[in-house]
Amino acid sequence: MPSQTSSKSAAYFKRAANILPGGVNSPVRACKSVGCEPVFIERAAGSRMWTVDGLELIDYVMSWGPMLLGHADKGVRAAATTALDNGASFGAPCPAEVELGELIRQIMPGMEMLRMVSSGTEATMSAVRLARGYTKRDKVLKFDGCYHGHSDGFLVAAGSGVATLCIPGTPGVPDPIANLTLLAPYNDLGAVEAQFAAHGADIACIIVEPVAGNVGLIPPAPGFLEGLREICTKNGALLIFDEVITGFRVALGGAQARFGVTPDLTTLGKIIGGGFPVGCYGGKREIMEHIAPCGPVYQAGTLSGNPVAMAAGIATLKGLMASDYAALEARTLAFATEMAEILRAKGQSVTLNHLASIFTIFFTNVPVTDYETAKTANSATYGEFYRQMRALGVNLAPSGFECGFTSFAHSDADLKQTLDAARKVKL
Ligand code: KE4
Repeated sequence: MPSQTSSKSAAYFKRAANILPGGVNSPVRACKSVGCEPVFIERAAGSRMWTVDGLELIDYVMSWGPMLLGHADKGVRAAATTALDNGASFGAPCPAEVELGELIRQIMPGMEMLRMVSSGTEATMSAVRLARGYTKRDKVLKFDGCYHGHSDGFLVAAGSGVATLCIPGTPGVPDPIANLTLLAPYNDLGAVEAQFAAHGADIACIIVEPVAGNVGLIPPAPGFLEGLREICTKNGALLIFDEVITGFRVALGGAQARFGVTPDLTTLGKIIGGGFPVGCYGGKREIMEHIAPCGPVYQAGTLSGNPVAMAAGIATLKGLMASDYAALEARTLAFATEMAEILRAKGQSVTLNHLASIFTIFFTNVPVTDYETAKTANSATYGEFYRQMRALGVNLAPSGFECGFTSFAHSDADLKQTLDAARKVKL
């Protein structure tokens, strides 16, 4: 394998750094926290990717979650290609956006009405604007370490790339806006109750990742989601489930199906585009009818409901409706459990968090239940693990504050090859 400095990836990264801030179009891809340069990907198929230097990688980032069927899924490719043959964008209604919307509602009945957008950030920022317009309140409660995209108010104590890069505060976000965001530790209903005791009449909504995925994976404690539901109902605030990661992944119907808690609004992204730029927000019809042109809360987008992305989303959801979630969950748990044991046998402290087809290896000896405990993980060890695994042909998330994702394309041979690589790592 070419050395890092002489490789085509290194040459691309040098060029990229001259045109793109940090050489990337999204910060976490820069691999800064894991102490190396990113590799540039030429192509991907199934569970694997190939770099511009010909390095083959078993992929556990899967584009940060969207590729649950695997990269370059045959059905998704066919649907997107056919749609593209008929034009890339109309800026006018098209049948596919109705079909995808109806399919989402069929799978997630709590989304009685919905609006397509082009990213998860657009979905969450629009849902919060709607919650503010509907309740006529301004404050929003989010959880330390949760990440809901890069809209101003969400960058307070955010996870994902903000946590990865240890960005303090919210440069560029005016204090009056940042101050409208209230915080509580994840899984801490007492702290949420305290915020409502102090600000209840001003809180428009709680926005929560029903399974936290941007501080690594943190499942909800028993009763946490049910408690948020009760608190919102009692105080007249809306409950927003940010299911950009969990939607169609932790169960076909998402976290709301898996945990039996129905939010007022749900935000989606990632999987519903099958790799194309799509987001969506939706929920109770009575609330959604406040969105223009029905109601006064404005939100718009040139490429919203894009026919190619809609076609890819329809093909993706239809593929998932025919997939065996229970089997993938069992295989992922067995794989992640063995990975943790391999690392413990090397003398490492490891906490494994797993749910469905998502896992995170935390190099710490404490249970990881919130942002504070996630921060006890040894990031230097994770960086060493990441670098050695990539050299051994395994692509893990380039941050300890992200998740590992399997897919329906990951074979038993892929998982075994990955565990064999982990056995070779020296920590
Ligand atoms: P996008 O705007 O990146 O499509 O979605 C924002 C978003 C919203 N909500 C949740 C729960 C999310 O996880 C995300 C985006 N996730 C990150 C990685 N965990 C995207 C990767 C990146 O920023 O490059």
